[in-house]
Amino acid sequence: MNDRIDEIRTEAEAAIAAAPDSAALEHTRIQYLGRKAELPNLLRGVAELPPEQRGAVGKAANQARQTLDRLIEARAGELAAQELDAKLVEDRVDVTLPGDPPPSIGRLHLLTTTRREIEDIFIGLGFNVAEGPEIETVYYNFDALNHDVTHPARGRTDTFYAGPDVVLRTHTSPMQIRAMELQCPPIYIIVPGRVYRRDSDITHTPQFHQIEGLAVDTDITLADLQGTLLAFARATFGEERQVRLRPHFFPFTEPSVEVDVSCFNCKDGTTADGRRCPLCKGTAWIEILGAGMVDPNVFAYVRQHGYDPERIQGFAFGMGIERIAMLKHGVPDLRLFFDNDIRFLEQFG
Ligand code: 2U9
Repeated sequence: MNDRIDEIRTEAEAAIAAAPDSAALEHTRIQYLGRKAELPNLLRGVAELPPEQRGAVGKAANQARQTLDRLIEARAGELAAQELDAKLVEDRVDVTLPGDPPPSIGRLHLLTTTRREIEDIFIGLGFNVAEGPEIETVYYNFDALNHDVTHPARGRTDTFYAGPDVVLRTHTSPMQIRAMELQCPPIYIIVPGRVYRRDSDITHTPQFHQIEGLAVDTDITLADLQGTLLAFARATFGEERQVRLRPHFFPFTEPSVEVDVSCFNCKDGTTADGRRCPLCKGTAWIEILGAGMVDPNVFAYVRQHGYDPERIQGFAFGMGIERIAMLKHGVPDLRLFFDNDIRFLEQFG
């Protein structure tokens, strides 16, 4: 009987030592110490043995069980430590990795890329970028820009008033006045930004974006304006473009012009398949912006900052960023810029 106990113990010790993981070890424990295993059975049967055998067998079986219990406990500790180490390595979180699934990085709004492209063109021509406040005084938004007190844009039906003397700027032009107050001539700046007008229909939104330009020096002529805008038109709409200046009126420029670019969708107003061009309506020209020579009355407001209308001249221009983006990318409806429909936004940037 004691030989059999030794056999079981030797076999069990080998199995315990060889158990590759906790689950296998538990299996081994049940195999040798479980309810139906041979050794516990033997122990339970000790009472039925002849009295002279009981002591020796009971002792050997008990010792064997205690030994196996200890060995199993020790091996379980070892395996648990190994398994924890392996899990720690396997589960290590690299917090520098991108999230899973990787989040969309999004893209720039078409108005942002268009603004930046226009800025880059004028930076290449020697202009600096200046930005100013969206809430302005009536002085900077209208008075210093030669708007007569009766000018309709000054009315509450056209402009958002935030106070008796405070408006949401209706153009970025107030910043050109501020820039001239801060810097004597020569000055070459463009001013991008958000502007506000009380207007809302298919082709107008109460908030839109402009880029205006201002060049002031001692020998600026309308030819400089035309050459600058030709360079802009070619960089934006293609190197074959021409520009055309038509007489117009703006309060802050004299003379004033509206500027057209030759149509990039047709030849002489007729498309390749012989139809009237829908883009330029058969005129061969597309209006892109307004411009002119800065009115000497405007310089009078900043004369004390070095802008003597007798000594300096300047040109100025203004364009809507939405309009440029629509023409360049064939956007059919102004409101698409502000709907935030991902299906539109995804097509650009
Ligand atoms: C100063 C002097 C002159 C800016 C100018 C325009 C002509 C113009 C429109 C284009 C489309 C406004 O967004 S729009 O509706 N702008 O036609 N803007 S000249 O002239 C200035 C600006 C500042 C000190």
